Amino acid sequence: MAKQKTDERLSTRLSSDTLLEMYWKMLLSRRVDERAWVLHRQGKIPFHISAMGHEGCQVGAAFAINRGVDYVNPYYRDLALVIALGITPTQFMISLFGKAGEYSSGARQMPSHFGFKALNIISGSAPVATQVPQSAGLAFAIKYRQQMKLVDPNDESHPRLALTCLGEGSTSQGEWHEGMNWAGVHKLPFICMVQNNEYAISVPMESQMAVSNVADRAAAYGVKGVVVDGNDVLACYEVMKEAAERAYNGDGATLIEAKTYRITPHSSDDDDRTYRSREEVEAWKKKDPILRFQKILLMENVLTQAVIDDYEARAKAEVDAAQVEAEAAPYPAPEAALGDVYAPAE
Ligand SMILES: Cc1ncc(C[n+]2csc(CCOP(=O)(O)OP(=O)(O)O)c2C)c(N)n1
Ligand SMILES: [Mg+2]
Repeated sequence: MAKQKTDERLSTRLSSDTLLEMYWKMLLSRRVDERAWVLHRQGKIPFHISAMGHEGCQVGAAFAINRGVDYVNPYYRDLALVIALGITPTQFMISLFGKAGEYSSGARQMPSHFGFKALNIISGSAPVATQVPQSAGLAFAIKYRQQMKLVDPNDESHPRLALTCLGEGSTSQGEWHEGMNWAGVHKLPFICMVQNNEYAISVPMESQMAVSNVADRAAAYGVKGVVVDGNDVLACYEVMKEAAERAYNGDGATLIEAKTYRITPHSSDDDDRTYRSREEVEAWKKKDPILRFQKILLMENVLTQAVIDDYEARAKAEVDAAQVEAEAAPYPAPEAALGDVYAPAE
């Protein structure tokens, strides 16, 4: 049976510096995200897909693993996750504008199909859930290398787990089941975080599955299943940390279901007024993960109004600078489309 976790600040083991860094990453992601919507409505960029509302589970997840070293196979909604891993606003803006030097695919892919070799963020393709067996395969490779004594399992300079994310709707895809089964059979150092925002574009969760928790399916794969409040960054950090320890200690895979909500339409091309009420969206905006975290940090004197104002000014300056740089950057030369994506051919 999946276990419900609640927000308990004191149960985490985080320093003020770390808490502030988490807050900063959530805020920075939100401000970049908001700017992307403006740029889309101004006709400057062709497409955007948002992480707004999901920042709690994404940043909580990022901070619980060995950031930049452990493998991460993200999905298109993981802007806050990749920003927490080290993607900069400028890098993201370059991809929104499809400019030369774009980090994921040389501007060939749609934006938000994140990949960044230096941070061990593995690029995926557009069919949803295909990243799950790929990520389980990476976890298998980690375990195999450790068993063959090619890598010391305690060496933190190597990936020691693979984390992947997807939405609840995408768990209807066969690839998800195949990946989860593989992770269970081989007891892999693997974490799958399902970000359950109740909709797959316009399709509500009830039309997608006959169970109320995706994580209840964990038992069928022989992995640990956990349900967590996805708008509570600290609760998400805590369950992710436990899952990471499980992976590092050779105790197998975890399926985490983070219950959350996207407060924007599915993408810049979606009109969510056709399938959900304004009242529902407004009610979820009151549970905004950033405001909720801000309130806790103010209460605990980790954050002050002066720091909030300073962070806001810094975030605006970073986003402004990123936009200026991306707008001024050149497009890739047309013939670059014929070249290789990741490395020159031998
Ligand atoms: C195999 C496949 N089918 C359909 C699509 C089109 N598509 C892209 S995102 C999406 C919705 C996925 O919803 P969910 O998994 O709940 O994630 P969310 O966008 O809500 O975070 C669909 C149907 C796709 N990319 N791949
Ligand atoms: Mg969804």
